[in-house]
Amino acid sequence: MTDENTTQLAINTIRTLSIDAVQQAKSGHPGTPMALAPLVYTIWNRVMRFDPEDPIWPNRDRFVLSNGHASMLLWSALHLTRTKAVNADYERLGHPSVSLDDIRHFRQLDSKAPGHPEYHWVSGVETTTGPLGQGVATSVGMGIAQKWLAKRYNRPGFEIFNYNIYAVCGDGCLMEGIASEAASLAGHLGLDNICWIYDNNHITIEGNTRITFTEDVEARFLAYGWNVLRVGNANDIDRIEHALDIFRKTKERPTFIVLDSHIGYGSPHKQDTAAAHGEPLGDDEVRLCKRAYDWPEDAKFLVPDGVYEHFAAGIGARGAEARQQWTKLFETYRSEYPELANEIELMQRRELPAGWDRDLPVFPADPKGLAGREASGKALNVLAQNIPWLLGGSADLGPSNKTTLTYEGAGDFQADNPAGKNLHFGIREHSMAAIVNGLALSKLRPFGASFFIFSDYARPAMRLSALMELPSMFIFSHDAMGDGEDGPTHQPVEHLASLRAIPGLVTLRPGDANEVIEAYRYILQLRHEPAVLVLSRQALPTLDRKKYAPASGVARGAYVLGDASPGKPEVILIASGSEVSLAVEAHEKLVAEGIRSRVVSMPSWEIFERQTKEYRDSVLPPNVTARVAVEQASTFGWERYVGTSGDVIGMKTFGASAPLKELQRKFGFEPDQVATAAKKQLGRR
Ligand SMILES: Cc1ncc(C[n+]2csc(CCOP(=O)(O)OP(=O)(O)O)c2C)c(N)n1
Ligand SMILES: [Mg+2]
Repeated sequence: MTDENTTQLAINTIRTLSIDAVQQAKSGHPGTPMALAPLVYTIWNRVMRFDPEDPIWPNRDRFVLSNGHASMLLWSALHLTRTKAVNADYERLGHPSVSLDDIRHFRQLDSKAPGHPEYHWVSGVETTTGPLGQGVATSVGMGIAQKWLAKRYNRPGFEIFNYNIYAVCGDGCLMEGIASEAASLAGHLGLDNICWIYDNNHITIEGNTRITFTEDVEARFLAYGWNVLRVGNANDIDRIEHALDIFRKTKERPTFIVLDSHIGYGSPHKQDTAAAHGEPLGDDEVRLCKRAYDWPEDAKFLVPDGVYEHFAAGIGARGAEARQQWTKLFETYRSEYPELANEIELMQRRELPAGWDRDLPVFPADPKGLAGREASGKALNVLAQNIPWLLGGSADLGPSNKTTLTYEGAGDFQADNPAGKNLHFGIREHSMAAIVNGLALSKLRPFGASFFIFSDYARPAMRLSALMELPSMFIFSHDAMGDGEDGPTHQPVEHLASLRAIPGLVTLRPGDANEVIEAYRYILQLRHEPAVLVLSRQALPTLDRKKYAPASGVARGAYVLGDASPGKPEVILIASGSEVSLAVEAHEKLVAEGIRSRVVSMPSWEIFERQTKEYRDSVLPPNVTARVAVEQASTFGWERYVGTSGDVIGMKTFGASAPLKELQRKFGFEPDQVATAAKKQLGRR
C-alpha cells in the first residue's frame, strides 16, 4: 500500500470510528469528526511533538479540542496513537488511555471515551471542553505559561521549554464572548506559540450561520493582531500542513487558520446540514458514508491493518525521539543548573519548594485592624518570592484587590517581558479565569483577581477548574457591603452560596488578617482543588489571639474562637469574614449578661465538612440548638448549621447604596441586633 493510501485509510479510520461510536451510543456528534479527521490527522501525525508513551512529558505540544462536542476526534486520535494512561500522581500506567472497547462504549458509564473531553478522566486530554469558548481561552493561559517557563528556565543551549499549542474551534467557540476576550489578550501579548484552527463550516445547531454569525471573522482576528491564514479545503492535508508550518515560523503574533469544511463530509443526505451536528446518522446513512469512503459497509469499529503502525511511524517515532532528546538535554541541564531543574521537577508534581511559607506575617491584636485585601497583598508578596512559579494578576483591579506584586523584580508580564509575574488580564474576567486554568494545567501556581461581585463573570471557568481538579486560585475583594456607596450593583449577595454549591471548589472567607494568612497556608497546599478567597475591602479588627483561639483553626474550616466558660454553651454564634468581629462583640455582650455564649469563626464550609464528625460535633454540639449565623450574604444554605430553629442574619435583598455604617444598621449587622437574636433563641428578650 502506498503512503498516500495509508494516510487516507488512517483519516477514514478516524471518521468511521466516530460514526460507529455515535451510532452505537445512539447519541453524539458525528458530523464534525467526519469533516475534521484530516485536520486532526495532520496535526497529530505530521506536526505535533507529543509522545504517546508519556502524555505528560513537560515539553510536549498541546492539543486543545475547544469544540468539545467533536470528542470522537480526540478519542480516535488517542486510541490510534496508542497513547498511554497516567494517574493523578503523574505515574505512567502502561495501559492505553483510550481502548477500542472504550470507544465501543462511547458516552457510557466509566468509559474513557465520555461525551466531552475531560481532563483528569482521560490521559492525553489537555483541558476539559464542552462549554464552547473555554478551550480556546484556556489555550491562551497555556501560551502565557510557555512563554514564562521558557524565559525563566531556558539557557543558552538548553531549550527546555519550546512547545506550541494547537486549538481547534468552531463557530460556537468564536461566537462566545470569552473567545473574543482571550483572542484580544493573546494578540496584545503577541503569543506566537498559539495556533487556533477555525472550523468554518457555516453550521451550528439551529442551521446555517447566515441567521446568526455573518461578521468578517478574518478581519476580526487581523484587528486583534493575529496572523490570519486560510485553507479552503479541509481535505487538503498538504495545505493544512503548510499552514501549520507558517504558524511555526511566524514570530510575535498568534496564528488563526480559517479552515473551510463540510460538516458530515461524505454523508450523501446530511453533509452541510445541521442534522449532521448532533445526532446519529442512522444505519442506512452510515452505510452510504462508508461506501463514499470506500470502506467495508458492514464493518464496525474497524481499524484496518497498518493504521496503528502508520501512527507509530509518524507521531510515535517523532514524539519518542523528541522526548528522548529532551530527557537527555534535561539530564545535562540538571547537572549545570540543579536548582532550576529541581524547580521544574517540583512544579511537575505540584509540590512546593522548601521554605515556601517562611516570612509569612503574623499580625498583632489591633482593634482598628487591617482589611482582608491588605493582609492578602502582604501574603501574596511573600509567597510569590518563596514560590518562583506563583504568579497572577487582576482584571484591572490590582490596586483595589491588592494583588499586585510590588517587590523588586516581580515585573509585569508583557510581550517584551515574559518573565514578569504580574499578569494584566484587562477587564476580561471570564477569560481571566480560563487563562488561570491554562496556567494551572501548565503546572504553574496561578491566581486571578477581581471584585467578588464579578465572580459571576468568571464562574463558568471557575466551575471547570473544579471539574478539572486544578489548583487555580481566585482572589476576590469587596466581599459584601463594604463598598457601601457603590450600591447593589457592587454588593455580592448570592455569590458565596453559588460558589459553595460548586463541587470540589474550596471557598474561604477569612475573618481577620491572621485568618487571611492561614487561608493562604491552607490553599497553597492544595494540589488538585481550586480555591476562592473572599476578602473584605474595609479594615477588620485583628483579634487578640491570646484571648481567642489561634487562627490556625482556619485549616479546619470552622473553629471555636471563644466560650463564656468551659463546658457546654447555651447559644452559639457562627460567622465568617467581616461578621466574625461583629459576632465576637455580640458574644462579649452576652457573656457580660451572664449568658454562656460560644462564638465560632467559620471561614469555609467545605473544609469544615471534611473534618471528622467528632470534630464537627465538638464545634457545633448537636444538642445546642440555640444558634445564630451572621453573614453579609444570602442566607441560603445556612439552615445546615443553624438547624430548623436557628436564626440567620443575612441578606434577602440586593442591599442599597449608602455608607457602610448605615447599611449595617439597616440590615441588622450590629452587635446589639445579633445579641438580641441570640437571646431570642434562648427565649429571653
Ligand atoms: C457555552 C455553550 N453553549 C451552548 C452549547 C450547546 N452547543 C453544543 S454544540 C453547539 C453548536 C456549535 O456550533 P459549532 O461550534 O459551529 O459546531 P459544529 O456544529 O460546526 O461542529 C451548541 C450550541 C455549548 N456546548 N456550550
Ligand atoms: Mg459550525
